[in-house]
Amino acid sequence: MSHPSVEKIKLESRRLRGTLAEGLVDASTGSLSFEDQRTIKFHGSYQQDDRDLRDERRRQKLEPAHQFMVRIRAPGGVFSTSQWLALDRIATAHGSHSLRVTTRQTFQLHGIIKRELKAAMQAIHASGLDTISACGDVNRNVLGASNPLLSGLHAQVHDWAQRLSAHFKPKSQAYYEVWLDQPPAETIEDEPLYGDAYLPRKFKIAVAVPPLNDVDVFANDVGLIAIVDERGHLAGFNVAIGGSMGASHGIPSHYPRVANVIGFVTPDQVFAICEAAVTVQRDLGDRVDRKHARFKYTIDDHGSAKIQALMEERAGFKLQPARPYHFDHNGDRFGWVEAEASTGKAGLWHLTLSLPSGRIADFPDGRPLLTGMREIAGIHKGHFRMTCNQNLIIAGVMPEDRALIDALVAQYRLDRENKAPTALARAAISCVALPTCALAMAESERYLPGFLKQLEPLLDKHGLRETPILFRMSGCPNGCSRPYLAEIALVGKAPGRYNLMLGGDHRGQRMNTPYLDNATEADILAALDPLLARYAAERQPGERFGDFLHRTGVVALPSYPTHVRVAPDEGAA
Ligand code: SRM
Ligand code: SF4
Repeated sequence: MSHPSVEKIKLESRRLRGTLAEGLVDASTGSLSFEDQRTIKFHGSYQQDDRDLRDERRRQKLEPAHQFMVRIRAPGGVFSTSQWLALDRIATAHGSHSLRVTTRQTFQLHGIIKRELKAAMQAIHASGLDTISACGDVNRNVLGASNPLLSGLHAQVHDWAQRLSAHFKPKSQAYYEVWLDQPPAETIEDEPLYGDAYLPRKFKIAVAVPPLNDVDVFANDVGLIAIVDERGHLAGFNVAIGGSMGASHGIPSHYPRVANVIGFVTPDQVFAICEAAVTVQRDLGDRVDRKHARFKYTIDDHGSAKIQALMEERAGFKLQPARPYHFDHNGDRFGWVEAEASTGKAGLWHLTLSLPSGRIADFPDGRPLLTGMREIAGIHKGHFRMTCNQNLIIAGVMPEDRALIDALVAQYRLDRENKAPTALARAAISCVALPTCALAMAESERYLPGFLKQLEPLLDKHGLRETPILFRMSGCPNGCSRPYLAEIALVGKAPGRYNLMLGGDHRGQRMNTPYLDNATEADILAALDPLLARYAAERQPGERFGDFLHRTGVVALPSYPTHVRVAPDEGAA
């Protein structure tokens, strides 16, 4: 049976209502219709099935073990303690007893079956959160630099993620009708920004505050880089367009790309320029081939100059030349940090904990992370912030409360990753992959600890235990852990097989290069051993692994069919 296209489904969905209300109460199946499975994404949920159980259920002639993943909209990644406790309760009552911090600084809950989904969504709403547009062909969760206590500028800029997220929320009331029993709208809403068919594809915006690129700003369709004036106040933002990681094995025309910086806007111009980017993509983006539908392809097909001219025309002003900026790194700083005086919050502390691929669960090996965080949320007087590297900040801690937090962190082994034996392991991230991700070709989250254990002796042998090297793993080429920006990356190809990518930088500005294809763990370790040995012996002071590989000619820039493989530094477009 041939299915309707996603474009047709969107157009006929009556502004994202589809037949969700009916499908949710159909007790004859744990699944939704094909069409509703597309529509529900706009409500922040994916229908999945437990892939570990697929074969067995097929043998037993049962339908797959259908379940739903729910993703929270949390611009800037901020959660109150009561929201934390609510999400914990929802995951425990309706889901898989775990919370998963994502690479876009929010939470996913997994394993919610259809008949529990509405109750879960209602509980999420009751906690003051929602899941609107967390997935689907719309603007997604807007990223904001995680740590507002780092500088006054962080605090000023943080607000922007929330404002942009609110601005780009669809006008459809479908969410409130389907999940919260709001009476049906008498007339169907206008979507002045998105139009009848919404966007051709997902759209992502991030706001970065140099020198820290913890949001990986160049992996976004629109990246905003905060620029300060001489008094340290926000002068505006450099605008970067066309970043996105998605690729396909064996299809050269489907490639990852870093965003290119096209100019500077003042704060009062931000909404207009972002709207212009969104509507240009809405009107020019490919609505036939979804693999070719992201903004990056629109830019590369039409040319960056034409897209910029169109954006300027729609925004009603010309971009100013990009201003100088510099990123130091794109990772998180673990441990306790005191708020900078310029934030006006001096005296408050925050603690960054490294999480295992962002997973917060009571692990059977004696790490009760979910219980531990519940205890902390019960006594903590500040709030929590998620990072785009799948980590967690216990934020706004009074000095006198630090000891209690430390004691709970130690008691529940929440600091195990902070104490990981190598710097590489502490900062490593991996996507979810199996068993829930329908697109996974290989393990990722479940394989990361095992791989790191194998890598540890090599790092040890070459004296690189404490040398930061950016490592990322994905279970398929879609790149949810942004692997193409890592110094070392594994990209899943088949069970137990990965492409080894080398030579990204530690600032999220340079794409890495394919090094080994379809490799086993043994192949990968054998390839890394001599490279790490050379790096240990020949590196220049302070030189990072990815930079070393380029300087010594081990890798060159990748040959993707785009000129944008390195994001500009210092504002040099
Ligand atoms: Fe992703 C699809 C998980 C961040 C690129 N991503 C998926 C799906 C929904 C699989 C699916 O379509 O059936 C995965 C659900 C797995 C599961 O079981 O939970 C999934 N993506 C994730 C998360 C949870 C990874 C993680 O381990 O943290 C991240 C959730 C982010 C969020 O909270 O919104 C996640 N995904 C990303 C990122 C990173 C980012 O945005 O900074 C990327 C690369 C940037 C980009 O958009 O290009 C990313 N995900 C994709 C793609 C490729 C898109 C493309 O244009 O080619 C897909 C596949 C698709 O859309 O067809 C995808
Ligand atoms: Fe799934 Fe692939 Fe994304 Fe990993 S990178 S979560 S395997 S879509």
